[in-house]
Amino acid sequence: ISSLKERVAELIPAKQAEIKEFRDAHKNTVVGSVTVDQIYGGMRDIRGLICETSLLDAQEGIRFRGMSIPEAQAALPKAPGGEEPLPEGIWWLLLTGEVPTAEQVKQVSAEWAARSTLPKHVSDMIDSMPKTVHPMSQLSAAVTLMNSDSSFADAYNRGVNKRELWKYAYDDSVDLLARLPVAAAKIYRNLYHDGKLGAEVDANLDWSANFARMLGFNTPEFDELMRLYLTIHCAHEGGNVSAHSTHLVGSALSDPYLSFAAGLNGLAGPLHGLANQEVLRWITALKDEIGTYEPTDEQLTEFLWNTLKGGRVVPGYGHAVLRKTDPRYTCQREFALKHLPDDPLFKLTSQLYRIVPDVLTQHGKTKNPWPNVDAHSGVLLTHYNLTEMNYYTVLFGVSRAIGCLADLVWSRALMFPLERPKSETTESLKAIVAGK
Ligand code: AMX
Repeated sequence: ISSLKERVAELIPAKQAEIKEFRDAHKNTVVGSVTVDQIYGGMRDIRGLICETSLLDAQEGIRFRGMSIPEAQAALPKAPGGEEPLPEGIWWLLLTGEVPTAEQVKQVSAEWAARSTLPKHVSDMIDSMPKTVHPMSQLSAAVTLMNSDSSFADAYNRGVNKRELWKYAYDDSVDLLARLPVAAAKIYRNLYHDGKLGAEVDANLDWSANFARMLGFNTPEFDELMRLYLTIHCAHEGGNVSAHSTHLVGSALSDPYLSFAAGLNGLAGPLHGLANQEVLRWITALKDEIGTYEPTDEQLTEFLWNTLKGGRVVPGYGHAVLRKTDPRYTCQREFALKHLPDDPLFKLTSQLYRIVPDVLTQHGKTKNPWPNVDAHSGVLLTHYNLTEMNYYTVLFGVSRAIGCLADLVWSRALMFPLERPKSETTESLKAIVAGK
Protein backbone atom coordinates (compact mmCIF):
# COMPACT_ATOMS: atom_id res chain seq x y z
CA ILE A 1 0.00 0.00 0.00
CA SER A 2 1.44 3.35 -1.03
CA SER A 3 1.77 6.22 1.40
CA LEU A 4 -0.51 8.29 -0.85
CA LYS A 5 -3.34 5.79 -0.55
CA GLU A 6 -2.84 5.75 3.22
CA ARG A 7 -2.98 9.54 3.32
CA VAL A 8 -6.22 9.60 1.33
CA ALA A 9 -7.66 7.00 3.73
CA GLU A 10 -6.76 9.26 6.66
CA LEU A 11 -8.45 12.27 5.08
CA ILE A 12 -11.75 10.64 4.13
CA PRO A 13 -13.57 10.41 7.49
CA ALA A 14 -13.14 14.11 8.27
CA LYS A 15 -14.37 15.13 4.82
CA GLN A 16 -17.36 12.81 5.08
CA ALA A 17 -18.21 14.30 8.47
CA GLU A 18 -17.76 17.87 7.20
CA ILE A 19 -20.14 17.27 4.31
CA LYS A 20 -22.69 15.52 6.48
CA GLU A 21 -22.75 18.36 8.96
CA PHE A 22 -22.92 20.99 6.21
CA ARG A 23 -25.68 19.16 4.35
CA ASP A 24 -27.71 18.61 7.48
CA ALA A 25 -27.45 22.28 8.41
CA HIS A 26 -28.26 23.62 4.94
CA LYS A 27 -30.41 20.94 3.34
CA ASN A 28 -32.90 23.42 1.98
CA THR A 29 -30.73 26.50 1.45
CA VAL A 30 -31.17 27.78 -2.10
CA VAL A 31 -27.88 28.47 -3.90
CA GLY A 32 -29.15 29.46 -7.33
CA SER A 33 -32.02 29.58 -9.75
CA VAL A 34 -32.44 28.21 -13.26
CA THR A 35 -33.79 30.17 -16.20
CA VAL A 36 -35.38 28.85 -19.37
CA ASP A 37 -32.42 30.30 -21.27
CA GLN A 38 -29.96 28.25 -19.23
CA ILE A 39 -31.92 25.06 -19.84
CA TYR A 40 -31.61 25.54 -23.61
CA GLY A 41 -28.16 27.13 -23.31
CA GLY A 42 -26.01 24.20 -22.26
CA MET A 43 -26.69 24.75 -18.53
CA ARG A 44 -24.05 27.51 -18.41
CA ASP A 45 -23.48 28.84 -14.85
CA ILE A 46 -25.95 26.46 -13.21
CA ARG A 47 -24.49 25.19 -9.95
CA GLY A 48 -25.32 21.52 -9.92
CA LEU A 49 -22.11 19.59 -9.35
CA ILE A 50 -19.56 19.00 -6.62
CA CYS A 51 -15.90 18.64 -7.56
CA GLU A 52 -13.53 18.94 -4.59
CA THR A 53 -10.28 18.81 -6.51
CA SER A 54 -10.22 22.06 -8.52
CA LEU A 55 -12.21 25.26 -8.96
CA LEU A 56 -12.35 27.65 -11.92
CA ASP A 57 -12.69 31.39 -11.50
CA ALA A 58 -13.85 33.32 -14.56
CA GLN A 59 -11.20 36.00 -14.05
CA GLU A 60 -8.32 34.18 -12.38
CA GLY A 61 -8.52 30.79 -14.04
CA ILE A 62 -8.04 27.39 -12.49
CA ARG A 63 -7.01 26.67 -8.92
CA PHE A 64 -5.93 23.15 -8.03
CA ARG A 65 -7.00 22.63 -4.41
CA GLY A 66 -6.73 26.38 -3.99
CA MET A 67 -3.42 26.76 -5.84
CA SER A 68 -3.13 28.87 -8.99
CA ILE A 69 -0.94 27.65 -11.85
CA PRO A 70 2.02 29.90 -10.93
CA GLU A 71 1.70 28.82 -7.29
CA ALA A 72 1.60 25.15 -8.24
CA GLN A 73 4.54 25.63 -10.61
CA ALA A 74 6.55 27.13 -7.77
CA ALA A 75 5.53 24.72 -5.03
CA LEU A 76 5.44 21.27 -6.62
CA PRO A 77 8.59 19.13 -6.75
CA LYS A 78 10.72 19.23 -9.90
CA ALA A 79 12.91 16.68 -11.63
CA PRO A 80 16.63 16.95 -10.78
CA GLY A 81 17.88 19.97 -12.73
CA GLY A 82 14.35 20.78 -13.93
CA GLU A 83 12.22 23.88 -13.41
CA GLU A 84 8.75 22.61 -14.29
CA PRO A 85 6.49 20.74 -11.85
CA LEU A 86 6.17 16.97 -12.06
CA PRO A 87 2.60 15.86 -12.83
CA GLU A 88 2.96 13.12 -10.21
CA GLY A 89 2.94 16.01 -7.73
CA ILE A 90 -0.35 17.40 -8.95
CA TRP A 91 -1.90 13.93 -8.61
CA TRP A 92 -0.85 14.01 -4.96
CA LEU A 93 -2.08 17.59 -4.54
CA LEU A 94 -5.48 16.89 -6.13
CA LEU A 95 -5.98 13.78 -4.01
CA THR A 96 -4.91 15.26 -0.67
CA GLY A 97 -4.89 19.06 -0.91
CA GLU A 98 -1.25 18.83 0.24
CA VAL A 99 1.99 19.60 -1.58
CA PRO A 100 4.07 16.40 -1.62
CA THR A 101 7.76 16.20 -0.84
CA ALA A 102 10.26 15.29 -3.55
CA GLU A 103 10.56 11.85 -1.95
CA GLN A 104 6.78 11.28 -2.06
CA VAL A 105 6.67 12.26 -5.72
CA LYS A 106 9.50 9.85 -6.40
CA GLN A 107 7.42 7.07 -4.86
CA VAL A 108 4.56 7.93 -7.21
CA SER A 109 6.89 7.88 -10.24
CA ALA A 110 8.29 4.52 -9.16
CA GLU A 111 4.84 3.03 -8.56
CA TRP A 112 3.58 4.19 -11.96
CA ALA A 113 6.68 2.82 -13.69
CA ALA A 114 6.25 -0.52 -11.90
CA ARG A 115 2.59 -0.85 -12.90
CA SER A 116 2.91 0.26 -16.52
CA THR A 117 2.63 -3.05 -18.36
CA LEU A 118 -0.25 -3.12 -20.84
CA PRO A 119 -2.45 -6.21 -20.82
CA LYS A 120 -1.64 -8.24 -23.94
CA HIS A 121 -5.11 -7.92 -25.47
CA VAL A 122 -4.86 -4.11 -25.21
CA SER A 123 -1.48 -4.06 -26.85
CA ASP A 124 -2.70 -6.45 -29.58
CA MET A 125 -5.80 -4.33 -30.16
CA ILE A 126 -3.73 -1.18 -30.63
CA ASP A 127 -1.43 -3.01 -33.04
CA SER A 128 -4.42 -4.23 -35.05
CA MET A 129 -5.87 -0.73 -35.59
CA PRO A 130 -5.94 0.56 -39.16
CA LYS A 131 -4.14 3.88 -39.57
CA THR A 132 -7.42 5.53 -40.47
CA VAL A 133 -8.64 5.30 -36.85
CA HIS A 134 -8.10 8.63 -35.07
CA PRO A 135 -5.57 8.40 -32.21
CA MET A 136 -8.22 9.56 -29.71
CA SER A 137 -10.55 6.71 -30.76
CA GLN A 138 -7.66 4.29 -30.34
CA LEU A 139 -6.84 5.64 -26.89
CA SER A 140 -10.44 5.53 -25.76
CA ALA A 141 -10.83 1.96 -27.03
CA ALA A 142 -7.60 0.95 -25.28
CA VAL A 143 -8.80 2.41 -21.99
CA THR A 144 -12.17 0.69 -22.30
CA LEU A 145 -10.50 -2.66 -22.95
CA MET A 146 -8.26 -2.24 -19.90
CA ASN A 147 -11.28 -2.77 -17.68
CA SER A 148 -10.94 -6.54 -18.10
CA ASP A 149 -8.76 -6.53 -14.99
CA SER A 150 -10.54 -3.74 -13.11
CA SER A 151 -10.23 -4.33 -9.39
CA PHE A 152 -13.21 -1.98 -8.87
CA ALA A 153 -15.50 -4.09 -11.09
CA ASP A 154 -14.21 -7.23 -9.40
CA ALA A 155 -14.83 -5.76 -5.93
CA TYR A 156 -18.35 -4.75 -6.88
CA ASN A 157 -19.02 -8.25 -8.21
CA ARG A 158 -17.73 -9.75 -4.98
CA GLY A 159 -20.19 -7.59 -3.04
CA VAL A 160 -17.61 -5.38 -1.32
CA ASN A 161 -19.23 -2.77 0.95
CA LYS A 162 -19.80 0.52 -0.83
CA ARG A 163 -17.75 2.32 1.86
CA GLU A 164 -14.69 0.42 0.67
CA LEU A 165 -15.14 0.84 -3.08
CA TRP A 166 -12.97 3.96 -3.28
CA LYS A 167 -9.89 1.83 -2.52
CA TYR A 168 -10.48 -0.16 -5.68
CA ALA A 169 -11.19 3.00 -7.66
CA TYR A 170 -7.82 4.24 -6.40
CA ASP A 171 -6.01 1.06 -7.46
CA ASP A 172 -7.56 1.10 -10.93
CA SER A 173 -6.73 4.79 -11.26
CA VAL A 174 -3.07 4.15 -10.49
CA ASP A 175 -2.96 1.29 -13.00
CA LEU A 176 -4.67 3.46 -15.59
CA LEU A 177 -2.30 6.39 -15.05
CA ALA A 178 0.65 4.01 -15.19
CA ARG A 179 -0.47 2.38 -18.43
CA LEU A 180 -1.89 5.37 -20.25
CA PRO A 181 1.43 6.80 -21.57
CA VAL A 182 2.41 3.34 -22.80
CA ALA A 183 -0.86 2.97 -24.73
CA ALA A 184 -0.56 6.55 -26.01
CA ALA A 185 3.06 6.10 -27.11
CA LYS A 186 2.24 2.83 -28.83
CA ILE A 187 -0.51 4.56 -30.80
CA TYR A 188 1.93 7.30 -31.80
CA ARG A 189 4.71 4.93 -32.85
CA ASN A 190 2.28 2.75 -34.83
CA LEU A 191 0.71 5.67 -36.66
CA TYR A 192 3.75 7.79 -37.40
CA HIS A 193 6.88 5.66 -36.93
CA ASP A 194 8.12 2.10 -37.06
CA GLY A 195 5.62 0.63 -34.59
CA LYS A 196 8.28 0.13 -31.91
CA LEU A 197 8.32 2.17 -28.69
CA GLY A 198 11.21 4.62 -28.51
CA ALA A 199 12.22 3.01 -25.19
CA GLU A 200 10.99 0.72 -22.45
CA VAL A 201 9.70 2.26 -19.21
CA ASP A 202 12.68 3.09 -16.99
CA ALA A 203 11.99 2.72 -13.25
CA ASN A 204 14.37 5.59 -12.50
CA LEU A 205 12.68 8.15 -14.71
CA ASP A 206 9.64 10.30 -13.97
CA TRP A 207 6.31 9.73 -15.76
CA SER A 208 6.79 12.53 -18.30
CA ALA A 209 10.37 11.64 -19.20
CA ASN A 210 9.34 8.02 -19.65
CA PHE A 211 6.48 9.11 -21.90
CA ALA A 212 8.84 11.31 -23.92
CA ARG A 213 11.32 8.42 -24.36
CA MET A 214 8.57 6.01 -25.43
CA LEU A 215 7.35 8.55 -27.98
CA GLY A 216 10.95 8.76 -29.23
CA PHE A 217 12.02 12.15 -27.79
CA ASN A 218 15.22 12.45 -25.88
CA THR A 219 16.04 16.02 -24.91
CA PRO A 220 15.85 17.66 -21.46
CA GLU A 221 13.85 20.57 -22.89
CA PHE A 222 11.13 18.33 -24.33
CA ASP A 223 10.95 16.49 -21.00
CA GLU A 224 10.37 19.84 -19.32
CA LEU A 225 7.65 20.72 -21.80
CA MET A 226 5.94 17.38 -21.14
CA ARG A 227 6.08 17.93 -17.37
CA LEU A 228 4.50 21.36 -17.73
CA TYR A 229 1.98 20.18 -20.33
CA LEU A 230 0.88 17.11 -18.36
CA THR A 231 0.53 19.20 -15.20
CA ILE A 232 -1.50 22.10 -16.55
CA HIS A 233 -3.99 20.10 -18.62
CA CYS A 234 -5.00 17.83 -15.74
CA ALA A 235 -8.16 19.49 -14.39
CA HIS A 236 -10.51 22.42 -14.96
CA GLU A 237 -13.14 21.86 -12.25
CA GLY A 238 -16.10 19.52 -12.67
CA GLY A 239 -18.38 20.93 -15.36
CA ASN A 240 -16.24 20.65 -18.51
CA VAL A 241 -17.16 17.84 -20.89
CA SER A 242 -14.34 15.41 -20.05
CA ALA A 243 -14.52 15.85 -16.27
CA HIS A 244 -18.28 15.81 -16.22
CA SER A 245 -18.54 12.74 -18.49
CA THR A 246 -16.12 10.79 -16.29
CA HIS A 247 -17.97 11.89 -13.16
CA LEU A 248 -21.39 11.05 -14.61
CA VAL A 249 -20.45 7.59 -15.88
CA GLY A 250 -18.59 6.90 -12.63
CA SER A 251 -21.78 7.70 -10.71
CA ALA A 252 -23.35 4.60 -12.25
CA LEU A 253 -20.50 2.69 -10.55
CA SER A 254 -18.96 1.95 -13.91
CA ASP A 255 -15.29 1.26 -13.17
CA PRO A 256 -12.60 3.94 -13.64
CA TYR A 257 -11.61 2.62 -17.08
CA LEU A 258 -15.14 2.83 -18.46
CA SER A 259 -15.68 6.18 -16.78
CA PHE A 260 -12.51 7.81 -18.05
CA ALA A 261 -13.03 6.40 -21.56
CA ALA A 262 -16.28 8.40 -21.60
CA GLY A 263 -14.26 11.48 -20.62
CA LEU A 264 -11.82 10.83 -23.45
CA ASN A 265 -14.64 10.57 -25.96
CA GLY A 266 -15.83 14.01 -24.85
CA LEU A 267 -12.32 15.42 -24.95
CA ALA A 268 -12.15 14.30 -28.59
CA GLY A 269 -14.72 16.95 -29.59
CA PRO A 270 -13.48 20.05 -31.47
CA LEU A 271 -15.12 22.48 -29.03
CA HIS A 272 -13.23 20.79 -26.18
CA GLY A 273 -9.83 19.05 -26.28
CA LEU A 274 -9.65 18.55 -30.04
CA ALA A 275 -9.28 22.33 -30.29
CA ASN A 276 -5.49 21.93 -29.90
CA GLN A 277 -5.43 19.90 -33.12
CA GLU A 278 -7.79 22.39 -34.75
CA VAL A 279 -5.54 25.35 -33.89
CA LEU A 280 -2.64 23.82 -35.78
CA ARG A 281 -4.89 22.85 -38.69
CA TRP A 282 -6.17 26.43 -38.80
CA ILE A 283 -2.64 27.86 -38.73
CA THR A 284 -1.58 25.44 -41.47
CA ALA A 285 -4.56 26.48 -43.61
CA LEU A 286 -3.56 30.10 -43.06
CA LYS A 287 -0.02 29.36 -44.21
CA ASP A 288 -1.27 27.43 -47.24
CA GLU A 289 -3.49 30.32 -48.25
CA ILE A 290 -1.06 33.16 -47.58
CA GLY A 291 2.10 31.25 -48.40
CA THR A 292 4.01 32.14 -45.22
CA TYR A 293 3.98 31.86 -41.45
CA GLU A 294 4.62 35.60 -41.40
CA PRO A 295 1.38 37.20 -42.59
CA THR A 296 0.81 40.93 -42.31
CA ASP A 297 -1.72 42.04 -39.71
CA GLU A 298 -4.12 42.81 -42.56
CA GLN A 299 -3.78 39.31 -44.06
CA LEU A 300 -4.32 37.75 -40.67
CA THR A 301 -7.38 39.89 -39.96
CA GLU A 302 -8.89 38.99 -43.32
CA PHE A 303 -8.28 35.28 -42.74
CA LEU A 304 -9.94 35.57 -39.33
CA TRP A 305 -13.00 37.26 -40.78
CA ASN A 306 -13.26 34.60 -43.47
CA THR A 307 -13.32 31.93 -40.76
CA LEU A 308 -16.05 33.78 -38.87
CA LYS A 309 -18.10 34.58 -41.97
CA GLY A 310 -17.90 30.90 -42.93
CA GLY A 311 -19.81 30.11 -39.73
CA ARG A 312 -16.76 28.49 -38.10
CA VAL A 313 -15.13 29.19 -34.76
CA VAL A 314 -11.61 30.50 -34.28
CA PRO A 315 -10.09 27.54 -32.47
CA GLY A 316 -8.19 28.22 -29.25
CA TYR A 317 -10.20 31.34 -28.41
CA GLY A 318 -13.22 31.70 -26.16
CA HIS A 319 -14.32 29.73 -23.11
CA ALA A 320 -17.54 28.70 -21.44
CA VAL A 321 -16.42 29.96 -18.01
CA LEU A 322 -13.20 32.00 -18.37
CA ARG A 323 -13.46 35.70 -19.19
CA LYS A 324 -9.74 36.51 -19.32
CA THR A 325 -6.64 35.01 -20.93
CA ASP A 326 -6.33 31.44 -19.68
CA PRO A 327 -3.39 31.17 -17.24
CA ARG A 328 -2.64 27.84 -18.92
CA TYR A 329 -2.05 29.88 -22.09
CA THR A 330 0.09 32.37 -20.19
CA CYS A 331 2.40 29.78 -18.67
CA GLN A 332 2.94 28.17 -22.07
CA ARG A 333 3.68 31.62 -23.48
CA GLU A 334 6.25 32.08 -20.72
CA PHE A 335 7.79 28.73 -21.58
CA ALA A 336 8.05 29.85 -25.22
CA LEU A 337 9.56 33.21 -24.26
CA LYS A 338 12.17 31.33 -22.25
CA HIS A 339 13.00 28.50 -24.64
CA LEU A 340 11.94 29.46 -28.18
CA PRO A 341 11.47 33.23 -28.47
CA ASP A 342 12.44 33.32 -32.15
CA ASP A 343 10.34 30.40 -33.36
CA PRO A 344 8.23 31.58 -36.34
CA LEU A 345 5.09 29.77 -35.14
CA PHE A 346 5.48 31.32 -31.70
CA LYS A 347 5.73 34.74 -33.32
CA LEU A 348 2.56 34.01 -35.25
CA THR A 349 0.88 32.88 -32.02
CA SER A 350 1.86 36.19 -30.41
CA GLN A 351 0.56 38.11 -33.43
CA LEU A 352 -2.75 36.23 -33.13
CA TYR A 353 -2.89 37.12 -29.42
CA ARG A 354 -2.58 40.78 -30.46
CA ILE A 355 -5.25 40.61 -33.17
CA VAL A 356 -7.85 37.92 -32.48
CA PRO A 357 -9.42 39.44 -29.34
CA ASP A 358 -10.24 42.67 -31.21
CA VAL A 359 -11.70 40.80 -34.16
CA LEU A 360 -13.81 38.54 -31.94
CA THR A 361 -14.98 41.58 -29.98
CA GLN A 362 -16.01 43.34 -33.19
CA HIS A 363 -17.72 40.16 -34.35
CA GLY A 364 -19.69 40.56 -31.14
CA LYS A 365 -20.78 37.02 -30.38
CA THR A 366 -18.30 35.39 -28.07
CA LYS A 367 -18.50 36.29 -24.38
CA ASN A 368 -14.76 35.76 -24.05
CA PRO A 369 -12.44 36.89 -26.86
CA TRP A 370 -9.27 35.72 -25.06
CA PRO A 371 -7.15 32.63 -25.81
CA ASN A 372 -7.56 29.32 -23.98
CA VAL A 373 -5.03 26.57 -23.30
CA ASP A 374 -5.34 25.09 -26.79
CA ALA A 375 -4.20 28.24 -28.61
CA HIS A 376 -0.64 27.61 -27.52
CA SER A 377 0.16 23.96 -26.93
CA GLY A 378 0.52 22.80 -30.56
CA VAL A 379 3.06 25.50 -31.31
CA LEU A 380 5.33 24.30 -28.50
CA LEU A 381 4.99 20.67 -29.59
CA THR A 382 5.73 21.56 -33.20
CA HIS A 383 8.89 23.38 -32.13
CA TYR A 384 10.23 20.13 -30.66
CA ASN A 385 9.25 18.18 -33.79
CA LEU A 386 6.09 16.61 -32.44
CA THR A 387 4.32 17.78 -35.57
CA GLU A 388 1.51 15.23 -35.94
CA MET A 389 -1.37 17.48 -34.98
CA ASN A 390 -3.99 14.70 -35.00
CA TYR A 391 -2.13 13.32 -32.03
CA TYR A 392 -2.22 16.43 -29.85
CA THR A 393 -5.46 15.67 -28.04
CA VAL A 394 -4.00 12.34 -26.89
CA LEU A 395 -1.46 14.29 -24.84
CA PHE A 396 -4.32 16.32 -23.37
CA GLY A 397 -6.07 13.04 -22.55
CA VAL A 398 -3.04 11.57 -20.77
CA SER A 399 -2.93 14.65 -18.55
CA ARG A 400 -6.70 14.90 -18.06
CA ALA A 401 -6.69 11.39 -16.57
CA ILE A 402 -5.01 12.84 -13.46
CA GLY A 403 -7.83 15.26 -12.70
CA CYS A 404 -10.72 13.04 -13.77
CA LEU A 405 -9.45 10.09 -11.73
CA ALA A 406 -8.67 12.15 -8.62
CA ASP A 407 -12.27 13.37 -8.76
CA LEU A 408 -13.50 9.82 -9.28
CA VAL A 409 -11.63 8.46 -6.25
CA TRP A 410 -13.13 11.17 -4.05
CA SER A 411 -16.59 10.71 -5.54
CA ARG A 412 -16.51 7.07 -4.43
CA ALA A 413 -14.92 7.97 -1.09
CA LEU A 414 -17.77 10.40 -0.45
CA MET A 415 -20.26 7.86 -1.81
CA PHE A 416 -21.91 10.31 -4.16
CA PRO A 417 -25.13 8.90 -5.59
CA LEU A 418 -26.11 8.20 -9.18
CA GLU A 419 -26.24 11.47 -11.11
CA ARG A 420 -29.64 11.93 -12.69
CA PRO A 421 -30.88 15.47 -13.33
CA LYS A 422 -34.44 16.10 -14.52
CA SER A 423 -35.07 16.94 -18.17
CA GLU A 424 -38.11 18.63 -19.67
CA THR A 425 -39.73 18.85 -23.09
CA THR A 426 -40.53 22.25 -24.55
CA GLU A 427 -44.16 21.41 -23.89
CA SER A 428 -43.61 20.54 -20.24
CA LEU A 429 -41.42 23.61 -19.80
CA LYS A 430 -44.16 25.84 -21.24
CA ALA A 431 -46.54 24.35 -18.74
CA ILE A 432 -44.11 25.10 -15.89
CA VAL A 433 -43.69 28.70 -17.09
CA ALA A 434 -47.48 29.08 -17.30
CA GLY A 435 -47.71 27.88 -13.72
CA LYS A 436 -49.61 24.73 -14.60
N1 AMX B 1 -14.84 31.87 -32.60
C1 AMX B 1 -16.03 32.21 -33.13
N2 AMX B 1 -17.18 32.25 -32.45
C2 AMX B 1 -17.10 31.98 -31.14
C3 AMX B 1 -15.90 31.66 -30.49
C4 AMX B 1 -14.73 31.60 -31.28
N3 AMX B 1 -13.54 31.25 -30.77
N4 AMX B 1 -16.15 31.41 -29.19
C5 AMX B 1 -17.49 31.57 -29.03
N5 AMX B 1 -18.06 31.91 -30.20
C6 AMX B 1 -19.48 32.08 -30.50
C7 AMX B 1 -20.21 30.81 -30.12
O1 AMX B 1 -20.09 29.84 -31.16
C8 AMX B 1 -21.62 31.31 -29.92
O2 AMX B 1 -22.20 31.50 -31.19
P1 AMX B 1 -23.77 31.21 -31.43
O3 AMX B 1 -24.47 32.23 -30.61
O4 AMX B 1 -23.92 31.38 -32.89
O5 AMX B 1 -24.02 29.82 -30.96
C9 AMX B 1 -21.38 32.68 -29.28
O6 AMX B 1 -20.04 33.06 -29.64
C10 AMX B 1 -21.50 32.68 -27.77
O7 AMX B 1 -20.67 31.69 -27.24
P2 AMX B 1 -20.03 31.84 -25.78
O8 AMX B 1 -21.13 31.90 -24.81
O9 AMX B 1 -19.02 32.93 -25.78
O10 AMX B 1 -19.19 30.48 -25.67
P3 AMX B 1 -19.74 29.05 -25.25
O11 AMX B 1 -19.69 28.95 -23.77
O12 AMX B 1 -21.00 28.69 -25.90
O13 AMX B 1 -18.60 28.10 -25.89
C11 AMX B 1 -16.43 27.44 -26.50
C12 AMX B 1 -17.31 28.02 -25.39
C13 AMX B 1 -15.05 27.14 -25.91
C14 AMX B 1 -17.04 26.14 -26.99
C15 AMX B 1 -16.31 28.48 -27.65
O14 AMX B 1 -15.67 29.65 -27.17
C16 AMX B 1 -15.56 27.96 -28.85
O15 AMX B 1 -16.17 27.29 -29.69
N6 AMX B 1 -14.21 28.23 -28.97
C17 AMX B 1 -13.41 27.68 -30.04
C18 AMX B 1 -13.08 26.22 -29.76
C19 AMX B 1 -12.10 26.07 -28.62
O16 AMX B 1 -11.08 26.74 -28.56
N7 AMX B 1 -12.40 25.15 -27.70
C20 AMX B 1 -11.49 24.83 -26.59
C21 AMX B 1 -11.97 25.34 -25.26
C22 AMX B 1 -11.04 24.91 -24.15
C23 AMX B 1 -11.08 23.42 -23.96
O17 AMX B 1 -12.10 22.87 -23.61
N8 AMX B 1 -10.02 22.71 -24.23
